[in-house]
Amino acid sequence: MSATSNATYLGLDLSTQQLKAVVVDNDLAVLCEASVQFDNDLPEFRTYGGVIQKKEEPHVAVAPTLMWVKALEMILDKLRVCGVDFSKVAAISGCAQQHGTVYWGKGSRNHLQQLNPGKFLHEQLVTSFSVTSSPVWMDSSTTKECNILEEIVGGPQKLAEITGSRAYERFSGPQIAKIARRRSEAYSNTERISLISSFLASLFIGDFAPIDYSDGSGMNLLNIHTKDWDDVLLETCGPNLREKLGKPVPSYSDVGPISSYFVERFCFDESCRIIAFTGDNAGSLIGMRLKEGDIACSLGTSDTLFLSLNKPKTVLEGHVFCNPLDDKAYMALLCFKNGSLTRERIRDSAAQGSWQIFNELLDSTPRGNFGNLGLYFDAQEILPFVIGDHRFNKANDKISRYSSKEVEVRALIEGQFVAKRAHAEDFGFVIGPNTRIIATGGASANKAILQVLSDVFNSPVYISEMANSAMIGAAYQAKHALLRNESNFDEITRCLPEPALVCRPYDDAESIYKLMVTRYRKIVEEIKKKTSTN
Ligand code: ADP
Ligand code: XUL
Repeated sequence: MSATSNATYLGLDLSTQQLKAVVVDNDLAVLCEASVQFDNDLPEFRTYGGVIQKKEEPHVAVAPTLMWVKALEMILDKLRVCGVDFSKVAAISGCAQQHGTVYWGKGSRNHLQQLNPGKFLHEQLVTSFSVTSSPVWMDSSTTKECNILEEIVGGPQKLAEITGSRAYERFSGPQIAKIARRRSEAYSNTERISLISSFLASLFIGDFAPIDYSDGSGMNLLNIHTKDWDDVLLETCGPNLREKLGKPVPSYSDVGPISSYFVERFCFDESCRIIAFTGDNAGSLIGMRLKEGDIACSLGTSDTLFLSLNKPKTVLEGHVFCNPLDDKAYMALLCFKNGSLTRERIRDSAAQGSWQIFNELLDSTPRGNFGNLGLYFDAQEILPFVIGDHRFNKANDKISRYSSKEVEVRALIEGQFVAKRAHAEDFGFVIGPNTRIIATGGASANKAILQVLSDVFNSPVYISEMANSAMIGAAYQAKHALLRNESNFDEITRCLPEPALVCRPYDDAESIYKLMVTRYRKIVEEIKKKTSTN
């Protein structure tokens, strides 16, 4: 099926907690959606929130690679049951949680090229991975490798100049370096290293799929200006790494036809093309169709803020990635690890596990929360590099708990958004009278939470028709990449509705939250000082 008016497009998002898929028609209208929840639908892998973290190694976070393979088979079955005619799919693209790495063992390319359509994928790939648990973005166990990487190029500033980010524990370069150093045998038995995005694309083409520039920017290995791997960084992370990574490609690249495995097993047409898969934040940027001045706020497992950039800039906190739609452009990203799972913890302890009660509590407290300010980091946070619960009262005394559930709930939500605004300002995001915040991700369904976002940023908040912007972005990218010689992205997506306004800030919001942002900065400095002297 080529790009005719009957054509459909398939988009996937392999996120932290689930695999999601959507099929859209030629006008980009949604025909069918499906999801596979890792914890509930694949309980045999024993993940919690899609990952495995052990008490004795709290900084290590992995996910079983084979679980993702099984999830792909399940989701295609779900789509088929929902009535999707795979023979009409003209192109497939996808995205995935960023930074995680997949280690294909020696001989695995052969396995991929000779998949037997009579058998399950996971049966055939069970021995294909030299490292069976993939490190994921929640891992923060590579501080040592980060220090080495920064030192080798002359410091964090220099690394940020080359790769768009100083060294971050979850980035793929430090993660690969850890495996090369601590599990050298597994490393040398590795034929290819994929990002989670290119791993999923590899399953579809039945061969190793290339890493795209945008997701490749989250590795601390790619020179974001030349769009090639940096040899010094490669050599520092592991032997023969250039060969193991393959050549990176533009994010809109056609990486090949669908494998005959899917043609025979699921009745895809053999002309169906696979478009490079990318990172979930890049996928969201595509799905949200941001305009100049817009700031995207994704409230998923991680919370992220991002926007398009015409030119790269060098920052020590936050990231600059290649833009997935335009090779000359970039995107800025700030990532906060303690997003939805921390909100769920406080919902469970303060609101009996109900979002409705959580929202009632949130709405029953005033903006500014009587001077209380709380910061809650269940896992080692990225921005700021802090862990634990930190509750402060009006007098700025650190206290162990708040007197009411209402105050606790508001402290959490205000603290999360005040932190976002402080770090966004530090990065240089312009938050002005024309700013629109476009919200996405699971928690963007929650209007009470979005009202606090609107107040803290003193800007109106909008939502797109689809809360799963990464998944839908992948479907848009599939069509865009297939037709890009005939029409540009704006022309292809012009048929879609504009984001809808959900909240406006209250008049007193700016005076309250400007002060709170200043107070947040001081508190974080104090916490960091105390942790470094303990
Ligand atoms: P990811 O893509 O990272 O897997 P999603 O963007 O799908 O995550 O978001 C999943 C999260 O959305 C869940 O962990 C849940 O806490 C959150 N969520 C869903 N509904 C609500 C709601 N009404 N209010 C707040 N959070 C919600
Ligand atoms: C971005 C990041 C997370 C993951 C998971 O740098 O680490 O947002 O992409 O969604």
